[in-house]
Amino acid sequence: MAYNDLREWIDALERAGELKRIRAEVNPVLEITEITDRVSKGAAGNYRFPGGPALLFENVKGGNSIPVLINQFGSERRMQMALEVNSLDEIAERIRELLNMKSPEGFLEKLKMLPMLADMGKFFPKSVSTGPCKEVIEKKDFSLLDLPALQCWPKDAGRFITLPCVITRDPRTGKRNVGMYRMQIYDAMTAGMHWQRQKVAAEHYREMLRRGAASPADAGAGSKTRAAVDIMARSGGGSMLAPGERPAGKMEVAVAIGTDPALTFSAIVPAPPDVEEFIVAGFLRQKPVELVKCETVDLEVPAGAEIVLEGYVNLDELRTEGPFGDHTGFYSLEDEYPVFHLTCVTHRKNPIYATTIVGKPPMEDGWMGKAVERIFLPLMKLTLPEIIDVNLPVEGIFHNLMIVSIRKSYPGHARKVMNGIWALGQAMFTKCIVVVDEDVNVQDIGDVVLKVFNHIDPERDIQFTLGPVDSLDHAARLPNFGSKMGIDATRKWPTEGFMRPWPDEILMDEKTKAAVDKKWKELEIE
Ligand SMILES: Cc1cc2nc3c(=O)[nH]c(=O)nc-3n(C[C@H](O)[C@H](O)[C@H](O)COP(=O)(O)O)c2cc1C
Ligand SMILES: [Mn+2]
Repeated sequence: MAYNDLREWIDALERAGELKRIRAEVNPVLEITEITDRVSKGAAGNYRFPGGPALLFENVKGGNSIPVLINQFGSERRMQMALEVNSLDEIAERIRELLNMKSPEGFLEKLKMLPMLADMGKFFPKSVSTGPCKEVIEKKDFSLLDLPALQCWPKDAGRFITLPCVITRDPRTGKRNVGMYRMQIYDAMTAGMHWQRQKVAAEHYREMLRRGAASPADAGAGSKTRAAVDIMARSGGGSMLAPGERPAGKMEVAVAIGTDPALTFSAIVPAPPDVEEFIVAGFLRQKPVELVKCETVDLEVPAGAEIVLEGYVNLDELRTEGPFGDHTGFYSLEDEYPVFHLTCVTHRKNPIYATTIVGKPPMEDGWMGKAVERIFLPLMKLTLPEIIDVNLPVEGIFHNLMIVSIRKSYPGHARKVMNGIWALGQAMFTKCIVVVDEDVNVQDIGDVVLKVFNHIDPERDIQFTLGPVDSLDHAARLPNFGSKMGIDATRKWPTEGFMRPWPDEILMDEKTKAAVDKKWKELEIE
C-alpha cells in the first residue's frame, strides 16, 4: 500500500532495517555531508546493501530539534521500496502496458479494460480541505534560518535546501509542475531559486515575463519587452536593467519539503513539460496524491508534507546563486537566478526535514538516476523503437555519457538515434552518446569498451554537433551552450561505404565447452 507521507515511509524503512537513527549531536555545516558521504560510498562499515542505510539525524546542532532525514533513496533496494516494486523494470512494464493499450473491440474487450481504467482513476490528485501540513500555520515570525539546512561542501556559498519539491503553475494551461530545484538560503525571508533555464518552472517564469511584457500599457516593442528579453537572455554577468525597464509582477511558488517518496521522486523525473508530476506520483503510488490549498498563494501542496514554504519570485529580480558542490563532482559556478521570497510557512507538529547531498558519485542521487533510466526506457522506445537498452553509468553523471544499444536496420541508423536522443527532453543535455549494436550488453562496461574501441574508425565514426548543454557543464565554450559527440560504434555496412570484411567475434563452440565442463573436476585446477 502506498506510503501516505514521509513518516509512513520512515517507519517502513525502519522496519526493514534500512534506517539508522543517529542520536549524537552533528553539525549541519559540512559534518552531515562527511558522515553521509562515507555511508553512501560504503566506507563506513559493512552494510547489507551498497549505498548504506538511510540516516535520521535526531540531534542537529542549531536545528531547532528538527530531525534530518538523508539517503532515503540511497540504494537499489530502497529505490525499489520507495516505488513499492521488487524490480524497477516492473514500473517500466506497467508503462509498457499502458502504452500498448489499443481500442477495445466488442463488449468483452471493453469489460477487460475496466480494471485498467479504474487504475487510471488513481493517478489523478485529489483535493482535500485540510491535512497534516496545516497543523502549524506561521504567517509571521518565521524564518528560513530555522531550518536545519546543510552547508554541504567547504566552498559552497552557504546553506542550501537540497530536496525541495518546487511547485509552480503554467500561466497558459493552469497545469502545475513539481520540480526539484535547490534553494540557497540568503536570509530569513529569501532564497535562490535554482531552476535551470531549460527546466519547466523556468519556462513558467519566462511565460510570466512575456505576459508582463505584453501588457496593454506596454504596446509595441516597449521597454518591458526589452527588459523581459534581457532577463531571459542573461546568464551570469549579463547587462543590468535600468529601473524603468523592469517588468513588474510576481510568480507564485510553493515548496514542499518531506513528502512521500513517490512524490519526491516524481519531482526529479524528466516528465514531459505538460505532464503534472502529481499524476506521475499517483501512477507510481497507485493512489491519488492528496492536495490542500496554500494559505497565501494560489497553489496546492501535498497535504501530508512535513514543511511547506509559500512565496513568490519577482519577475525583475535575479541574484547570484552558488557556488555549490554539485553532482558532477565539482562545484557548479555562480550564476544569476530568481529569488524566492517567503510569505508563509506551514508544517506538521514536530516536522522532519528531508535533504540529500550531491558530490562525487556514487551518492544518493545516483540511485534515483538509475531508477529514471529504467523507468524511461519504455518511453524512449516510444519515439525510438530501435533502442534495445540504455546505460547511464553513474560516473557519467547522467548528462555526460549515455550508452545505447540498437537494432540497426538501415545505413546511418546510429546517427538517427543520436539525433533523436538529443531531441528528447532532458536527454538533450547528453554530452556523449555511444551507440552499439544489439549484441553488446550496455550494462557490461567491459563488453562496451572492448567492442566500441575495436569497432570505430574515430574520424569516420564520431559525430559532433552543437546545442544546449547542462548548466552544470563547466567545460563548454559558453554557459549552457556547447558541443556534443556521438560515437557510432555499430558494425559498419557496405551501404555505409565500408567495403572491408568484418571479422567474427571469438566464441568457443558449444561442443568443446560441454566437453571441458565434463572433465573440469578431473583437471584439478580449482
Ligand atoms: C538532488 C537533486 C537536486 C537537483 N537540483 C536541481 C537544481 O538545483 N536545478 C535544476 O534545474 N535541476 C535540479 N535537479 C534536476 C531536476 O530535478 C530534474 O531535471 C527535473 O526533471 C526537473 O523537473 P522539470 O522537468 O519539471 O523541470 C536536481 C535533481 C536532484 C535529484
Ligand atoms: Mn515537470
